[in-house]
Amino acid sequence: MIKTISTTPYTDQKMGTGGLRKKTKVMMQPNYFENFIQTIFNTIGGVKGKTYVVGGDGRYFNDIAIQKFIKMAAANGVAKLIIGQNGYMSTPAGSNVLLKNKTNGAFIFSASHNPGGIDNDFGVKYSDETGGQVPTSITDAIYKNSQSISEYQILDVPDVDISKIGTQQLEGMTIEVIDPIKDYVEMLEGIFDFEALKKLFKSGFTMKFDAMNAVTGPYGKRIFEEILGAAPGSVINATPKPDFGGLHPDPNMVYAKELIGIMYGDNAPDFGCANDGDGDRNMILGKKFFVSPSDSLSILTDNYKLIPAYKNGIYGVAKSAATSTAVCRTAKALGMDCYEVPTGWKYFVNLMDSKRITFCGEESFGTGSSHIREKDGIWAILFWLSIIAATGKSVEEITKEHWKKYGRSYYIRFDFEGIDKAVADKLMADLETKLPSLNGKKFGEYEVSEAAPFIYNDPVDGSSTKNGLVVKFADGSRIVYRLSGTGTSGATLRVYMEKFEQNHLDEEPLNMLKDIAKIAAEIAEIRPRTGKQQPDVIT
Ligand code: G16
Repeated sequence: MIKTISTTPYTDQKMGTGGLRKKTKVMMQPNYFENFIQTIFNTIGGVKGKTYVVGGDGRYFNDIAIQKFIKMAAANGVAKLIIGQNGYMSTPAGSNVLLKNKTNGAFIFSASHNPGGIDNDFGVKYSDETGGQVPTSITDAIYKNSQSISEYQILDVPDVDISKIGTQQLEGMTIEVIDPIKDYVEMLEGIFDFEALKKLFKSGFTMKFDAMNAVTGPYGKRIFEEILGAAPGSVINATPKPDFGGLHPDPNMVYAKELIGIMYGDNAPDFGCANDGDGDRNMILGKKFFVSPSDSLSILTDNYKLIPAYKNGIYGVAKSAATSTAVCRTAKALGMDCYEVPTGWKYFVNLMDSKRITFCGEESFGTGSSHIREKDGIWAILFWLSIIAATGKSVEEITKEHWKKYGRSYYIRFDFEGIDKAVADKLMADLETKLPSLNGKKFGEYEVSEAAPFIYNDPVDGSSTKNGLVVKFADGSRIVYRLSGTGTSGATLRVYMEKFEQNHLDEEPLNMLKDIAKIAAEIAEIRPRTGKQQPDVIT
């Protein structure tokens, strides 16, 4: 039975760089989640007769949210839902199922790399038929409509059993529960040479994949251990848990503690890697060696010919403005275009759809290609394993040879977390006002060559986006400032710093960037304005 429920709007349903992200308790308020879903349905002209992919990363409230979604979809006339078994589906797997089945969109319930649990975060990622998260014009329209919602439709029925693979009906809507890993593996088999990877593990190659108790544990077990033959136990933290076992599922040097301990300890395996909560981010490590995401993108680009799906050539590449310029140097040497976009994977989608780019990536541990329209953690790992299999070289050798060939962009990101939002907004606004006065100014040996907001004019749809403030120096060094779009409390100021070196290739990034870091703090008056003497997280 369809029920129409009267509701009042919540005024804070603005989607950020990765969908709508809130504290779980905020999402659990009466009608909060329902309002948001109905607002999306209303904004896109209704969902009657449409088909959607549904899943999540298994975090707290995922199960309840999916049941609410199923009942609302049926009440609003959706023709079919394709749901991951038990409600689990990684973000890249969801994009693949969407594209493969040409559905009208996908809903993935995840706050990505943010921690989970009743006291942590929950989120909704909504993609349209492109396979990617919707553009700003749509998120703005959703936000606007969320301010005036007055009712939503939902079925008054018991919960649906989504634990078994198969098809069932719910009041005229078809529900197909699928094994979310099967299609994803098939897709990857079409890109990489799985036989070469099996040989690599047969030869005694060792790895650890940290799934951070999040959605890609079972994907990792199936792909690395069962199919490719990595030793049992190669996948750690492999069981998805509603609170990620207390882990912060952000694959970086700070939060992937167990993996870092293993890779920097005695008897480290040959290769280390991790994914985030919903499986779209990745971190790559060698023995006592970390590959920065910006370098990783550049190295994958340089080695595209080693991968069967790309060996006949790729279109250009793209990076977010905050990501280092390494990939653009590589692209130039290979005769390819290199695009620079605002932070947010959605900005890559138009470039992929118009065949301008094949690979893209971001400093925030996201790398991917046009095989889907989201970043893809396991894809990046398989790409690295393929390079190792083809060259017989270690992660460290591959990276160092790359630096020798193209020079090295030393890169570091400082995060200042939990800043009062008004303070952070004022810091950015005042800094933007100040930028023109910095042009030509000298800070020790560093001379500012250009200081301006980053403005992106999309070559496909003509839209214009301003995101972050960039200070460039005469020697090619850069500082980028922006506020995070994925936090759920206060504001996080991110400061991205880069310095290019052609000769000194083996230094500590923090050491190489210490002067730039001082300049960055001085220009933006970080200490006096935020009271923070040090960043909270350095990656
Ligand atoms: C999301 C977007 C990414 C983006 C990141 C930025 O990642 O999908 O494209 O790089 O947010 O985060 P912030 O705004 O905090 O710097 P994810 O993995 O959280 O979905």
